[in-house]
Amino acid sequence: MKVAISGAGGQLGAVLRKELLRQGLDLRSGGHRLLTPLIDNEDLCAGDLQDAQVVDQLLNGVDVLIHLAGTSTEQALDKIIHNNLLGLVAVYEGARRNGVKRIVFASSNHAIGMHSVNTKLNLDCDFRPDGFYGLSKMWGEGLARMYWDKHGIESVCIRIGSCLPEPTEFRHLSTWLGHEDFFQLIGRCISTPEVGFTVVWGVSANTRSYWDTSDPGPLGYVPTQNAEDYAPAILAKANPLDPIAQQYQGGGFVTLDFSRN
Ligand code: 15L
Repeated sequence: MKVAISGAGGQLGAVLRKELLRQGLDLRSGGHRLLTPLIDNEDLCAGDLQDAQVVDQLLNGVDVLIHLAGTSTEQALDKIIHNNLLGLVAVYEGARRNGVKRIVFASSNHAIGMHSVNTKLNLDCDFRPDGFYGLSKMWGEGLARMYWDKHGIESVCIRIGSCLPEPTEFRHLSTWLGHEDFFQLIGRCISTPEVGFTVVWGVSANTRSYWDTSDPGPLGYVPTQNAEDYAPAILAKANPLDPIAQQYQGGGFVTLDFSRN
């Protein structure tokens, strides 16, 4: 089993690359710029994923791609279209060319960020993106669905919450994805024999979670970390979000360019 990570130089990519190497996986790590090897003869590649040759270098001989590359915050629309819409098509087309069986797509809670913090969501909830970034993740989930239906390329779309070593603010009591749970979830995305098209919440077992993880689903994902363990320290501090951001699951992304009365 050969696994590749795109965006291995990013915040999540760096953490995951280190862990998968520690586990001894046969891993190829791709970044925009060439990464410094962490082990002898590490399999590395670099370049812009809009370039088909770069995509082929990343995906040649690969069974599963963990696709973390792309824009991960709210940005100008043209940048999001380039990196998250066109970039994702380039990757899925590369998967077709190279016979990649499965893509694990880093979707985001911002695809559903306009839901109220008072609503507990199931995976079949409406998309309610909180900006162009969230909209690009909704589009990405649609693209993943299409490539399974039309081309038989499997996908797991992980709607990632706040993947951090520790929760640090009030919203994270609901959205935190601890690294141990993140590694467990990625392990299941790689090793589950058949996933077809699957969507999963990328969140820990937080007491105050916005998202229902009671069904382990096809991956058998049962998170074990809980942000509530950090609640005393977090509740002793002021909530950094403005009053509107506090009402929506997407938090601070919601109030960027918000003009509703
Ligand atoms: C995301 O999708 C972002 O990539 C990350 O930077 C965080 O903002 C996270 O969501 C979150 O909602 O906390």
